[in-house]
Amino acid sequence: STESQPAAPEEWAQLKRELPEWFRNAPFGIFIHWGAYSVPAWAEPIGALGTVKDPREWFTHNAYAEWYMNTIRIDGSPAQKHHQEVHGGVPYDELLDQWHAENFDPASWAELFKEAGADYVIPTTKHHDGIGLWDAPGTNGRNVVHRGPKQDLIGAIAGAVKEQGMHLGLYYSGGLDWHVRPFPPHISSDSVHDTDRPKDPGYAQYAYDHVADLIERYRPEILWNDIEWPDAGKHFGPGGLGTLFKEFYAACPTGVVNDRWGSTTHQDYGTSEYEAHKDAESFDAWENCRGIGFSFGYNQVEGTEQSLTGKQLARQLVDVVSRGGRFLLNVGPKADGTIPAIQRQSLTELGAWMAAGKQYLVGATPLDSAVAVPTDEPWIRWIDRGTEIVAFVDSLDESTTAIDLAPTGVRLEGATVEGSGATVTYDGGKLHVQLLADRVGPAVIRIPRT
Ligand code: FUL
Repeated sequence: STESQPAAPEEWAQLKRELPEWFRNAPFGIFIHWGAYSVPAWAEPIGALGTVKDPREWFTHNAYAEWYMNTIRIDGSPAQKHHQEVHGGVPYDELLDQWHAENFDPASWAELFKEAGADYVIPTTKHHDGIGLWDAPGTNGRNVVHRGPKQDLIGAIAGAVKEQGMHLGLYYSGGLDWHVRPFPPHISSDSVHDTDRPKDPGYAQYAYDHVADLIERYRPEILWNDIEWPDAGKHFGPGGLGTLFKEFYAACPTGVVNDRWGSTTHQDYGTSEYEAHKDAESFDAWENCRGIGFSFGYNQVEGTEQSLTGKQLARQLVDVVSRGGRFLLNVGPKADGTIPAIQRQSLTELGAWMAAGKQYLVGATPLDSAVAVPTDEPWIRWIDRGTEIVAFVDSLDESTTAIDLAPTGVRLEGATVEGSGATVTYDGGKLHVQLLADRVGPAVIRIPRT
């Protein structure tokens, strides 16, 4: 199709492909949101995305710290007041110059993520504030190589991730760039997804050049675009999204792209976010993302009350995988490059469960509900591994420790427990599971088919 005309459905259909083997067997990824917004690191922890129903309320009190540049522009918002009082109301870009990343140690990040059981890692290369975390072409030095940290953060992260044998993905905000176009602040979803985002050919070319440069330099295996692709770039010819995808697959044959380029374009898998975009969970392959608390960027206002523990993270991961998805858990580093203690602890706790539990999630598929169904109290999730089925069993109520399981069509008397979280006995056509207090996450009960 011609430039500026969105490509036809048949053109997008040509890009359809099988999911690469590595991605099918990758239940767990780490997202990283790090930027000039990590300097103020401030947001109101009002709740999880999708649970605050009034958009105006969400945007004015945005729980996402990475949205700081937008929230401080909303007159009367508590963030605007905070910015005035604590940061003297400085222009946003001065936060970039105050960001030094002086304790950044990418090898120690990668080690922590690997120990938590991660298969892949996706840092933000340019969030909505438009600041490149690499020497992004056309940014006139408004990036971390020339200002603030004064180093190629994406290069450093990419190297450390690959060194640990994990796969690299890259997040890019194609939809919003608060630097290139002076729109009013967003206070509605329409404004974000439609009316107040840049769509013109100039910006489409700028975004194209960015992503092409990221592919060339870092060879990511996931392109994780956000919000939308600029409309003037939704064509197949030179400079168009179709060409970008073709070049990506040619350069990175084991690569996949997410579903945030525009619903009539192309994707390899769907993405839900906290309790939002749940439609995406009906794609054959999908991924749920969230922060450890209510924000992606580090929010110093949050404490343990808002944060998921390792045990809760293990349940979230198992829940998502039992429904056919994968889990992308976000880490929000501090401006100095250290990972906040609460986040580090939850990741380490999750790693203790993953050491034995992860192998049962790799390549798993949801279990037919005719065999067994999940429940929330006691907390039970099921997966199918072909020759065996696996029950993940926990209880949110400390006083419940004895739980019966009775899936059908399997060899109950052959059941075993992986690790030390529980004991299991077979009696009277049921399995009696006894949960043990020292468990580090859901108990893993393996039940053979024959
Ligand atoms: C959203 C963004 O607006 C958030 O800030 C975050 O990056 C999340 C993963 O995607 O749409």
